[in-house]
Amino acid sequence: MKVSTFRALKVKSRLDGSNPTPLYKQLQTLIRQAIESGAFKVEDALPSERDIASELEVSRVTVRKAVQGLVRDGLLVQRHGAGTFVASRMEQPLSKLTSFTEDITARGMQPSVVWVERATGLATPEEAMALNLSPGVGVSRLHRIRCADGKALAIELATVPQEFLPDPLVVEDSLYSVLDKSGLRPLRALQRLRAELLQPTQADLLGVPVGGPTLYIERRSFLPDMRPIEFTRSHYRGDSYDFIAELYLDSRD
Ligand code: 16G
Repeated sequence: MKVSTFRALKVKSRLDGSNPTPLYKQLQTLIRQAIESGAFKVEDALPSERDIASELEVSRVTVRKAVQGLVRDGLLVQRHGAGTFVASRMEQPLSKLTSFTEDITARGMQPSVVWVERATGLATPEEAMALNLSPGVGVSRLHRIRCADGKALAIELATVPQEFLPDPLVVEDSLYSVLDKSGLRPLRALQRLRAELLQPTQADLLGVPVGGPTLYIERRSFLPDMRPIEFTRSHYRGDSYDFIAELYLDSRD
């Protein structure tokens, strides 16, 4: 990334000295937005503190404070002797019901899928329980490796009742876009997260060492009429993802 990228994004004219928010915080927000919108890409090197300061006509202290905050939040990483880079960890809000394809595209990266299996079968007791089905009802299963810019980030096993997805082969990239086209986009979901250690087959699929950390996530999604439509079990690479949740004080008490 060059200082001209800051110019293209009109960062200088968006900094407002008369705003009560300190300049370094404003700059932080603008850099954060540029990362989230994909204008600053993963592994892009930030120009030097001096170059940014002179381009934006702010002090080097302002730039340093902005950068330090983003390093603390995990959006930027500093490598000794090499500079500051856009971090490759992903931040995903836990409160938005988005698809993997949407999350990765929103970060300016290219999502892709490596299929492990796409098949129909009979619901296992666990699937039947999660999807509120009678045991033995037909389901479609999508087992795949989810990648961003070619890097494997997660292994996912999605189970959808065959009633809603009779043929799993129609899903080529995005499950949610297929469901969307049939008017079956989930409206609400429940997620359960826990830390696990990668088993040999999982580590192999993700191309990381056996026994490394993984974030296991189960998502049960529901249609507007509350019928469960999806039960997905995912293993995310522990070194690549941050799931973030925004919390509010419950004002109803
Ligand atoms: C996300 C969901 C997963 C869903 C998938 C659909 C989590 C933990 N999981 O990976 O439940 O099936 O998106 O993505 O967020 P797609 O439309 O790109 O196939």
